[in-house]
Amino acid sequence: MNLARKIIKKHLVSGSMEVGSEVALKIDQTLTQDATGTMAYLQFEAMNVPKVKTELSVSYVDHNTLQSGFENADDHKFLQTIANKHGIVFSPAGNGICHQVHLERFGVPGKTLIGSDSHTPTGGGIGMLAFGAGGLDVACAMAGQPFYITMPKIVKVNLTGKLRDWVSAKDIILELLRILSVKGGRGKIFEFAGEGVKTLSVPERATITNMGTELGATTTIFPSDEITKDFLKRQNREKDWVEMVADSDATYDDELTINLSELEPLIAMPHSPDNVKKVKDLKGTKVDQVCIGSCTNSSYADMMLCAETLKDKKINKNTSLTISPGSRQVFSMLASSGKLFNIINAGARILECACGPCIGMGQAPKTKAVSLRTFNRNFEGRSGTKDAQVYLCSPEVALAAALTGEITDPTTLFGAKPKISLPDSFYINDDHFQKPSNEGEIVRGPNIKPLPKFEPMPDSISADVVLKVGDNISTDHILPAGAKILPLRSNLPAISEYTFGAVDKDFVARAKSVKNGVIVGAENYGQGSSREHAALAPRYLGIKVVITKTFARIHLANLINFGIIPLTFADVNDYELIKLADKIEFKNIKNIIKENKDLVITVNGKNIKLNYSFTERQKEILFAGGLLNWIKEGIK
Ligand code: MIC
Ligand code: SF4
Repeated sequence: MNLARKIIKKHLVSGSMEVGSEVALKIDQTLTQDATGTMAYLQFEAMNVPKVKTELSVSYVDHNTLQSGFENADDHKFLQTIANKHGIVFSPAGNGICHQVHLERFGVPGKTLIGSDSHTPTGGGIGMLAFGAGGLDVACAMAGQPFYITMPKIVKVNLTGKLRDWVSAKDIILELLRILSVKGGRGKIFEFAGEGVKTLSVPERATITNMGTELGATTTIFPSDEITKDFLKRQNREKDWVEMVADSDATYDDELTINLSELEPLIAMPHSPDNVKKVKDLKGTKVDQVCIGSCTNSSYADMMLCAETLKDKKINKNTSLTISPGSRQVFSMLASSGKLFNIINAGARILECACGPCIGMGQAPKTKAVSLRTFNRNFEGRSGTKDAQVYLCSPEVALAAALTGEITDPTTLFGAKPKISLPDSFYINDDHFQKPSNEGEIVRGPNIKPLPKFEPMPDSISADVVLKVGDNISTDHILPAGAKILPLRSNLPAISEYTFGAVDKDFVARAKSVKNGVIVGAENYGQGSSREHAALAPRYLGIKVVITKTFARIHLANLINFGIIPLTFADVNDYELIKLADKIEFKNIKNIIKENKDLVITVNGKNIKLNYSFTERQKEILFAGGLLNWIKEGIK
C-alpha cells in the first residue's frame, strides 16, 4: 500500500477507498486562520458543541494583521475569546504564518489535519495527510464530524538525483506546475518517493507540499523518515515522530519522475502559477519589487540564505526588497544569530511574521511594476495593484533580482552557495501560544455580524444568468482579498458588495436586480483560496446555481455547504449556448436531483444536458439550503 492510502485507511469512518467514491475521514487536528476563522467559529458556535472534539485545534492570527481600523483588532479579540471558551489553542498575531508554525510546533506524521486555508497541505512535509477546506467543514471537524472527500488517485512523484547549487525546492514544484498546470492535480494526491527525497530537508519538502495546492491537488505528501525525525528532534519533538512510508511494493494510480540534477532555476510569469519559464530566458527584465516570505518560503533556512547572500552587499536602488520571516521562532533565531543585521544593512525592509504582501496586506507594487515574490499565487490583482506583473520564484532567484535590479539566473551570478544547515536545536518558546481555559466571555465587536439564514431548496427554480466567465476563475476573482476588503470577512452584507468586483463591476447590482441568479463558468472554476466567502457572498446575493465545465475541489464543497447547486455541462461545447441575461427554468430540480434523473434545460430554443453527482448526504445538504441548516435540523 502507498503512504496516502495507509493514512486514509487508518482514518476511514465510512465509504470505500475506490477512486471517485466518497470517503469520510476522522480528523485528528484542525487549524484556522483569522480571515476564514471568524466565520468558521461563528458556525462552530451555532452547532452548540461546548468543546472541540479533535486531538488539537489551533486558531492562528496571521492574515489580517494590518490594523487600519477597528475591524481586524475586533476579530482578533473574538478569535482569542472564542478559542479560550471552546478548547482551542490560540496563536496571536506575531507568532507567524499558520502553516509554518504548525509544521514547527504542532504537526504530527501520520495524523490527519484540515485547515480553513488552502495551503494546509504544507503539513504533508512531515508526513501528515493535510487538506485545505472551507471554514464550515473545519467547524464540523471541530464538532467531531468526519471530513468528506472524493477518493483521489494517488500519483507517485519519483524524485531522482540531487539539486544543483542555487536550484531549490521551489523549482521542483514550479517544474510540476509547468508539466501539469493548475488543474493537473485535481482529484489526485501526489506522494513523493525515490532517492531524491532523502536529499530534501523538511522545510524544502514543505515548500513543495505547500504549492501542491496550486496544482489543484487534493493534497500532497512526503514520507516521514529519518530526516523528519531529525527535524522533529531539533524542534524538541522527537516523541511525535513515527515512521510513515509506503510499502516497498506499493502500487500507485499513476507515476511521474523528476530528475533533480537536471532542474534549473524557474519562474512563474503573470498571472498564473503554471505559466512557468526558465529564469535564464527572462534575463534582464527590470524588477521593481522583490518580496521574500509567505507560507511557501519563510523558513529558517530561507531566511539564513537571505542573510548570508546579502552580507556586505547593497540591493539595487530601483528595487524594493521586503522580507517576512515565517514565524516568531525563525525571526528570533535570525535576530539572535546577529545575521538579521546583514539583511537590514543591505537595504531590505523587514515585515512582521505574517502573510503580508502575499494577500495584499500592504506592499502593493507601483503601477505596472514587475514584482518577484517567493509566494505561491500571482493571480491578477492579488497584490493590490491590478496592472502589476507578479512573478513567482525561489528565494535564490529573488535575491539575485534584488541585488541586480533585474531577473538574473543565480547559478551564473553567485559563486558557491552558502551552506545553510538547520540548527542543532531550534529556539523553542511556546509561551506565546495561549492554552484554553474553557471559560470566559466571548467578545464580539461591531464588525462581527450574525450568520445569515438561507432558505431550503425550492422544488423548481426560475433564474437569470447574471455572469458568464472563462477558464480558471479563482476565488480571488470571485471575492478579492487585500487590505481594504479582508477586514470585512466577518461582515457578510458588507463584503458581498465586492463580489466579482474586479471581473465585472456591475455584477452585484445585476444579481440583486433578479430573484434567482445563475453563474456560468468554464474549466477549474473556483481554484485557489479556500475562502468560503466566495460561495457565501454569491448565495447572499441570490445565486442559486453555478454551471461550469469543471469545478475546483474546495470551492465545489463550499458551494454545496451553502446551498448553491453546482452543475456541469454534459457536453462542454454547450458552454457556448448560454449567454448573459438568458432565463433558465430548472423545473422540478429538487425531484430530479432526488431521483437521479436526467437534468435538461432549454436555453434559446436548445436543449442542454447538465450533469451532477451528489451523494445522498450532499443532496440532503442542498435540499436543506446548506450544511448549517442540515445540521441544525438534525436531519441526519
Ligand atoms: C490565500 O492564500 O489565498 C489565503 C488568503 O490564505 C486563502 C484563505 C483566505 O482567503 O482567507 C487560502 O489559501 O485558502
Ligand atoms: Fe498566507 Fe499567502 Fe500562505 Fe495564504 S498563501 S496562507 S495568504 S502566506
